[in-house]
Amino acid sequence: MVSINYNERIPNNVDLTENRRLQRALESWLPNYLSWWDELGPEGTQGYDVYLRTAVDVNADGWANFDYVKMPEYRWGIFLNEPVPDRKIAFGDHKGDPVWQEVPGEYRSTLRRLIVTQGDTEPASVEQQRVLGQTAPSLYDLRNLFQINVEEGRHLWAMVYLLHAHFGRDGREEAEMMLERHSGDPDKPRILGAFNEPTPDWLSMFMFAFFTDRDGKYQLASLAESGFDPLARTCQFMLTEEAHHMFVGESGVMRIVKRTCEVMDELGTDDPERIRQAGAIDLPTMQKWINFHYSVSVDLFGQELSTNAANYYTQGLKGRFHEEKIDDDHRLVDYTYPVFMLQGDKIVEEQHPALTSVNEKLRQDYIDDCQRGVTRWNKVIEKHGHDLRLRLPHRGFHRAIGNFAEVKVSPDGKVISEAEWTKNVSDWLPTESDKEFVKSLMKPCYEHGKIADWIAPPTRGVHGNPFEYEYVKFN
Ligand code: BYC
Repeated sequence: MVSINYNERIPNNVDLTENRRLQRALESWLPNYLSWWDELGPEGTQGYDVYLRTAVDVNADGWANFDYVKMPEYRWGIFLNEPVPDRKIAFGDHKGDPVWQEVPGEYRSTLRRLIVTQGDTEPASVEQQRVLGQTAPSLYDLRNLFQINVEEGRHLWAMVYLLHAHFGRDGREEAEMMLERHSGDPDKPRILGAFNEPTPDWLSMFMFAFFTDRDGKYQLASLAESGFDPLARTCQFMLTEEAHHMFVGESGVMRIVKRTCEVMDELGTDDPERIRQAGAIDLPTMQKWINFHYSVSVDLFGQELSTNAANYYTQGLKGRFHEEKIDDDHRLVDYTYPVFMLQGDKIVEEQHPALTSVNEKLRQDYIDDCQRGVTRWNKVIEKHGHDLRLRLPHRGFHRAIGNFAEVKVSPDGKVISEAEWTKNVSDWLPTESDKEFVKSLMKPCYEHGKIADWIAPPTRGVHGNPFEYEYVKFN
């Protein structure tokens, strides 16, 4: 058997060569990972040469190397940001103590659970996007999809590294399980709801990258505050890659909005039927996609009042977004936070202990960030002189987790009856016929410099190359 030099296969800054035990663990996991990629990664793409960014180091020179790569040969590396000397825990009961380089025994199972939940989302998203390579609107978009896919794969490696390096046999078992649960599998689904939803078309893809990857940003940023330093440092590095995924989402939706506005201008109408007949996606349809992807992503922040979240915080395992920039005592014992609660058939804001409201605070940060993106999309519509505005539905709309899971809430935030919901839901969420329509537009457009009719080209290409560049070679 030809032996593989795993140190070369796995670029890393964790001294893999010095740690034989860890190296062996990763050696035995890698072939399983590659079979998973083959079976559930981007379909039918094994031979493609893709112009990809690969991280070979964490410094400015190393983390963005561009070259043509066949995806199964992508060098999935293990990178942690450099340690901050004398870093101290910034919050909770251990505030001011030195950060932990090893897992504290009493927090072992909690930390493992957090790492597993985070890790599980990464391969899930690759599975969800598996078939999109067959219908990309341009080579540029196809390349961006694959970039996201390989980086989500690397993010799985990041979590699997932590499990292997710090959680012994349990960690190895959890690493195997990451490849056994599958998105949408009725018997072994992925852990969190949004990661079991299909991403069947490119409108969904861009919405997912905008809304669901943005949950990733906020969750990773909270874990980047962790007192468990290896987790903090790995999440800090993941965030640098995550930024591109959100760019793909925001600019993707923006380009669809732009194209739709151009078509509305050309036709002199905003009649959705006529826009559709002209092969573009009308704004009310986009609104339904926003309503869906936003609401399933808002669920990812967990219950509004959560003792789990309070414990993660008190124990110094998971902080708040930009913890150290917040002006309070970072223990939160005497603080309150406004939380939206259900009182009969009314939604009211109540003050609750800040500790149990940590999920809700993170959700609020996320909502504010989403709103900024939606405002930028609306600027395009405004510039074209059209009246319609896209908007985020109320946070209680279409929820499956938390205070609003048991009731029906309209996009404008009214608690409504089942009958009223049933009467209106087809105006609020994508219907089968909406999905069929969007699907009908999904035709691959792989000629250099060409783009599908329903989306505008990007303003710039990748890494200084023009939009016309041959980002993917099919061989
Ligand atoms: N679906 O006390 P609660 C990303 C469960 S995305 C299903 O609120 P907690 C990415 C919960 O497990 C970022 N179940 O829970 C994006 C708990 O179960 P038990 C992923 C859910 O722990 C795009 C029960 O309900 N990272 O990186 O405070 C592409 C009670 O709830 C859900 C993380 O999520 C749900 N949505 O909050 C690629 C960070 N929500 O104990 C990648 C790690 C809650 O009753 N995870 N439950 O059995 C966490 O911090 C927390 O687990 C959560 C949940 C914030 C998700």
